[in-house]
Amino acid sequence: PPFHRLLLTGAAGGLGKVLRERLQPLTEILRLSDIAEMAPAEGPHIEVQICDLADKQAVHQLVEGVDAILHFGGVSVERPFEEILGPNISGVFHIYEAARRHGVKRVIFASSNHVIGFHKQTDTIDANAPRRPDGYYGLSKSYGEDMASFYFDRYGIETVSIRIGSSFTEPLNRRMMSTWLSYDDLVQLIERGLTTPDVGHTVVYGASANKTVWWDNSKAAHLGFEPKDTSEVFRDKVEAQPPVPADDPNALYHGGAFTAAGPFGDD
Ligand code: NAI
Ligand code: 15L
Repeated sequence: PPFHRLLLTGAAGGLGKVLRERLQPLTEILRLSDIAEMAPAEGPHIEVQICDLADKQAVHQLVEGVDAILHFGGVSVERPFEEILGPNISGVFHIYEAARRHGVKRVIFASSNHVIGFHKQTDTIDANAPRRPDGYYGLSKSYGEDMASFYFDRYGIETVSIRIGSSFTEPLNRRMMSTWLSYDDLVQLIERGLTTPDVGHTVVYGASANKTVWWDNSKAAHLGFEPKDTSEVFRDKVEAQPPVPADDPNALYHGGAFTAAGPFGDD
């Protein structure tokens, strides 16, 4: 395998469970971490370490001895700012600072389409489009991308930030016909992100070869990402759902319903 030891954060999550299986061919040892319990290691090629990303010392221990980090841990939906702060904002700082201290040179950051969620679905954007975060969650991913950019410019630690669309077994609604990213295409993107030389800080949109996509990956052409799957095979099933009104956020914005979440109250 190309790597000796890879670290995956968020390993107990939806994508983490998929990646636990799918990353093994890339690495002799896969270190899995989450704040939540995970299945125990099934052999010496798996390491399981519980860690709260908000705990700096714990993250520093976690990162010791790894060749690259796949940072998928944190709050993955819109929540009050105070719930996002520790896992996502302090968490991403701890990951990069630990990478610097331990000489890790490559990070794959699970960013999100919610960094650009307030762009209109009538507009196609590339990686240089202004960010339009659609909530505290999207803001935390935008901050993570800035952290990646800073740690490259200052310390030469390279990152591929994947602005993941909707990565599930299949698209769950009409919006996801555009944003869906199959697990196979996600794995290809991670593999390209880990092995392409000289990525600096590259931002790439994570979507499959869907019929309608709002994202132009020409700025990440050096990754050679060629999605193989398409949401088209699920069209009949998705279109059996009731139609979405034209003024519904799910029909207006890249970020869909996330653009209409909150407010969360005044306390
Ligand atoms: P998920 O919510 O299923 O998994 C996230 C994991 O992070 C959970 O297992 C959770 O326990 C862990 N976590 C939360 N707070 C933590 C903390 N303080 N310390 C350590 N671990 C903590 O989300 P999913 O769908 O697996 O997504 C994985 C990553 O990809 C997330 O960063 C998410 O923001 C990102 N992403 C996922 C998309 C998708 O379509 N699945 C779309 C865009 C981004
Ligand atoms: C995300 O960032 C979330 O983590 C995921 O649960 C989905 O909601 C996805 O975006 C999406 O936009 O569909």
